[in-house]
Amino acid sequence: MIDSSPAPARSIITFPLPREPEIRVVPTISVVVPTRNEAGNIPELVRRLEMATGDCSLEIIFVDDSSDDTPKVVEDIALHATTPIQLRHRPPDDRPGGLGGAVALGISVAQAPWVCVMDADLQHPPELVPDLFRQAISTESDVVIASRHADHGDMGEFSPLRKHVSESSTKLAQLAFPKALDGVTDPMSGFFLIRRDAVDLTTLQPRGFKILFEILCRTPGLRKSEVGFHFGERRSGESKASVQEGVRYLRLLLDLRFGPGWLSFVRFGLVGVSGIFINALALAFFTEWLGIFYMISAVAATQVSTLWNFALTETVVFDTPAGSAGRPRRAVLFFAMNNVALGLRGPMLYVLVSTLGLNYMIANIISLISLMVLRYFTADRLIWGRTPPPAGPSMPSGGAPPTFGVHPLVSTEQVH
Ligand SMILES: Nc1nc2c(ncn2[C@@H]2O[C@H](COP(=O)(O)OP(=O)(O)OP(=O)(O)O)[C@@H](O)[C@H]2O)c(=O)[nH]1
Ligand SMILES: [Mg+2]
Repeated sequence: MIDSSPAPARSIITFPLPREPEIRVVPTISVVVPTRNEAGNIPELVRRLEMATGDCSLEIIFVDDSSDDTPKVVEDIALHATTPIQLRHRPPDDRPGGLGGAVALGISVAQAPWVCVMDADLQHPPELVPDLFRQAISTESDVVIASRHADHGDMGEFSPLRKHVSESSTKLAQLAFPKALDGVTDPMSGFFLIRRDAVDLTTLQPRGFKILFEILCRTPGLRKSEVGFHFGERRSGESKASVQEGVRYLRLLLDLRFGPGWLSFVRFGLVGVSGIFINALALAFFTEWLGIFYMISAVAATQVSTLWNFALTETVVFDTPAGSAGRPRRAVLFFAMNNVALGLRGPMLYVLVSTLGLNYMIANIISLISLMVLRYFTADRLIWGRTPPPAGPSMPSGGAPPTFGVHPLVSTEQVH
């Protein structure tokens, strides 16, 4: 067998394929199988794949994050299999992206023009691989999804709770991305066939189980179709699905929808809410206790809450340089921004109180909230200077395959 892929990333152990055939045949389909402790499933998986795809030339790529003897089992099988088998074992301290990162790595080293991604535990029937391929050719699709929700598909023995979670995450994804997921009934599927050149790996920041969902969202213009299938039972070993994967999915969805800054925005909003409270207290103090006219009190209250907000924004909202570098400059800009905002809030406050008759405390809160988004973008872009760094996988020197990890997010424009 041949390993003609580029040199591996420094941290990835590549086992050379054991046999060297005379003629190098480019396979038609590279089957990428992410594995974590699946030793008991590998022989049956390879046997059934070989049986099912007899007349189609195949290679199988295991991208392994196991702590059991899965790599050893793969090596042994590779000695006897008629199909070329690659094993990419990732060491414990370098497994960026979890399952999704493993799949992306597998696609990046695939030699065939078509890549089929499937689980190792035989819940995805290997017998379906030729059907996916036929469907891709006959419908001229870039990606064919093996769907549990399409005609002839079902979720098998999922517990009611898991069914519910799976269906809710699918609905949420479809609501958030109606265009990208148009016609897709199962964007959460881990079983799909994709034209290798249709996916631009540099746009991905894989994270956990939902790599297909990310590919669909980040790849405009993909031609998609589906084939229904019965989701089988895990043959051996343990499930790696977890609540943590659910949380990872939600973060991925939010990142894809709102871009990288959504978490900072939420934090900024929470700090802002605490600042509104401080502002209201200060406003009441200046107006009620000191008897100052409320428009003047609002100016003084803004300085108090700005100081409060600056201290919190600096420490919990944005990444700030080590030490206090640049802090005076940021403080000046932050005060300037809030006072300019006050210039906008002032007339608003006056109109709300004297024309609409609102209580000045309520009017103050409305004016603060209405400028929150504007203040966030000014703080984010101009004061703390959080411009998104370039996207794309890191490419180690020497032409090694990319490692997929937590990269700066691409801009939302790339999500359709
Ligand atoms: N390389 C790699 N593979 C993983 C990782 N987590 C899971 N896998 C593999 O991804 C596939 C799907 O994982 P499963 O545990 O079967 O997840 P699931 O099918 O959603 O859950 P079950 O229905 O309970 O089996 C299997 O082949 C796993 O071995 C990981 O962190 N790294
Ligand atoms: Mg499984």
